[in-house]
Amino acid sequence: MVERRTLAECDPAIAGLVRDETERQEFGLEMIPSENFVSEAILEACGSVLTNKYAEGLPQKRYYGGCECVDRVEEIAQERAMKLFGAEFVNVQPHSGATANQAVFESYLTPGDTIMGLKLDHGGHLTHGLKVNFSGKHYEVVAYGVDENTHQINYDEVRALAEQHRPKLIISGASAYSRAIDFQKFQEIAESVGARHLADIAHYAGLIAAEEYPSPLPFSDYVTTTTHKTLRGPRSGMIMAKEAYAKDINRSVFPGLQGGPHMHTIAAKAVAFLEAAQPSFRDYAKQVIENARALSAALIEEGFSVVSGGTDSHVLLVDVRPADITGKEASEVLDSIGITANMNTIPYDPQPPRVCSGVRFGTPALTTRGMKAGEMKTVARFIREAVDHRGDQQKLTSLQNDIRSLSEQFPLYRHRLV
Ligand code: DSN
Repeated sequence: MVERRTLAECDPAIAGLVRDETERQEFGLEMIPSENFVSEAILEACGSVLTNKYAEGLPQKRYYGGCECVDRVEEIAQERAMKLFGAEFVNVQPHSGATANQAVFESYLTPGDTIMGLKLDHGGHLTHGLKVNFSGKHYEVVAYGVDENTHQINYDEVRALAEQHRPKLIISGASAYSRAIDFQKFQEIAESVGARHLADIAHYAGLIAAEEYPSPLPFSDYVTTTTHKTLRGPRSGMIMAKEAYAKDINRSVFPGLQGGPHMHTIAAKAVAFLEAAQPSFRDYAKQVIENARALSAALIEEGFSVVSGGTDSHVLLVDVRPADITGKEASEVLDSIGITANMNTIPYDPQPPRVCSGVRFGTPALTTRGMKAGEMKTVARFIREAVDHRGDQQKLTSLQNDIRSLSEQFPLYRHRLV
């Protein structure tokens, strides 16, 4: 018989940790730009009995019986994703953004082929060609950077590198790049050298769905994304592509890389696509960007320097050197008072990656709680005060209390704590 006790009755250790994490999320300020808070409906889908089902293959073409319900779930997820982004084709099975990128690589490239991507320490991603990642181990990597003065992508440099090295794949997209990316230009450069273009929109997907950030669809060869950042869905990934590449992508995901798809997560992705198609989500995305701009302006007013001078998205990269502190020290002191962010290299960083001169902040999670520009000003002040009083425990405790009071005004999952 199936175990019917609650999690708390059955496993108090894990239940206690889930409760502690709920409390941490509820009473702190989540400012990691790749994190967000999903709806109760998405949590319900993630925790549903769909986790029990094997469904290797694609809808109506499975290797297991009993797939009639999950077939419809996956079809609905596909239909909603294609409509939301204007895609010709989608595969909603990748378990993560990294897997989605790997599946694209394997569908088209041969080990030893040349790829181009943004350098990790200029805002790129591990899977865009880092030496210790599959993308850097199996492929020749030509990395482009951002301009030393503007800290923005220099498309002339991208074009020159592409002409010189003739890559097979050019990757656009980033993890710590706040400005609008000209995806059309990337596609044009790729086509001009006979390469294909992969736009990795993991960070920007929700803003793109809301038409608040440039879209690489429908003209890009491949578009990959995670679903849990600005898109505010469950932790997962997906691939969109031109219809001509559909068969190769499908085979690359399964049986190439993955076995059974996680049907409970696919159901939750379907719910997220439905939520992102609502007018209220457009308002949300607009507010995310307004808040990021307000935070950026307020941090500059507090004496910090913001890489590239501002932001066009949900993320900003702050150079903390004017406060005489490293990125590592700044993120640690912020963590100690309940502001969660991450240290990050800034372009041309004089510090090594484990120390860094920057901190990366984002507004998707705070905006989900209902915070607006006024709160961003308050948060910028907390950040400055924490950094300035990093040795003063009394002041840090008082800031921690202020942060708890602010978060209490914007309830999240509090009902789950009682
Ligand atoms: N780790 C993600 C981020 O924080 O941006 C990227 O995969």
